[in-house]
Amino acid sequence: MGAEEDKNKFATGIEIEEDKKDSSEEPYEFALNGEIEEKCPAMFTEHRADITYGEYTHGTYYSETCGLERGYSILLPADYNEDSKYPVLYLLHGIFGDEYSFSNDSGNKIKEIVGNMAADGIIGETIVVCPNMYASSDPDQKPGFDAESVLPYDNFINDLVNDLMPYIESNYSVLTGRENTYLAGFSMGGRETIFITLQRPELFGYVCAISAAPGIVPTKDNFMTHEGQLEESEVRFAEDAVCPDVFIVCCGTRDSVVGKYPLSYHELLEKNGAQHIWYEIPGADHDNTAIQSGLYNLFKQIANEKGSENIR
Ligand code: FER
Repeated sequence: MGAEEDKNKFATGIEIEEDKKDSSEEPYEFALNGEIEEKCPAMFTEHRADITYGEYTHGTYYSETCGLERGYSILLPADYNEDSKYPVLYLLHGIFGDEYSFSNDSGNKIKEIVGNMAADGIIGETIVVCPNMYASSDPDQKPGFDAESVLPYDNFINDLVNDLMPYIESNYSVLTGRENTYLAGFSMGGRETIFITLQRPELFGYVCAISAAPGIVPTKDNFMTHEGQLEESEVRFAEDAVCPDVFIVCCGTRDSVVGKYPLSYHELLEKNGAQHIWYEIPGADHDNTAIQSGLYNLFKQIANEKGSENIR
């Protein structure tokens, strides 16, 4: 495996064989309730012949934050039309990734999960926006495992809130407000998801941080020393904050990249009284099984909180 290929693994997850399906499973039936399910059921990851799934397209917006034109991928529902308005999920990739990380990896089954859950009437048709999370004003700057190279990821909060979200809201037919604005991310994207949520909880009603990378608080792992975006005592919502209705933090039990860091975030959030849901995905590594589980449970929680009357 070449170095480039090696790096790509970080962005969207290590590839795994389709070998983890349990053939001894009872027939599965979906029930809408508030319970977390460890794995995304196969009925939502499968490609169904009778469904037309949305396709990713690519666009650009001008980022005042970076002083640059920047790219995003967007997954619109197959029947997207301007007469309807749709909720939006902002989905953040891992380190070394870009706006193509999710759209180029058909193994994550994001199109299928969103399309199947909408087709089954569990969630409303939903737009997924995949930004480029490396918010640098230097087009030649490259990510890496050192303090300076990581800074643009921490700057993404500004690009997202001040540039990308306003752009999406004025150029697509979207529902706005926290109830209709979701945030999720994997690994480095999971770390920024937690950071952004703690900083701007009023903007996102439903949040899921999957396999979040270290560095929110000071630490040293196998890759680098992290100065920390926050002090441990700051890993909380402000006293008077409007908090997300759902804030999931999850990780595979066999994550070979971020290990116990997600668990440590859970423990910090709990210690500091920040309401969230924590769960582990049995057997999952730093991989698409974890991504699928997190996104599935996020949508299930959204469905459970909103109720079917909200589905057009
Ligand atoms: C680190 C360990 C993991 C880190 C980032 C990651 C910036 C991210 C991994 C990924 O996005 O897959 O120490 O520091």
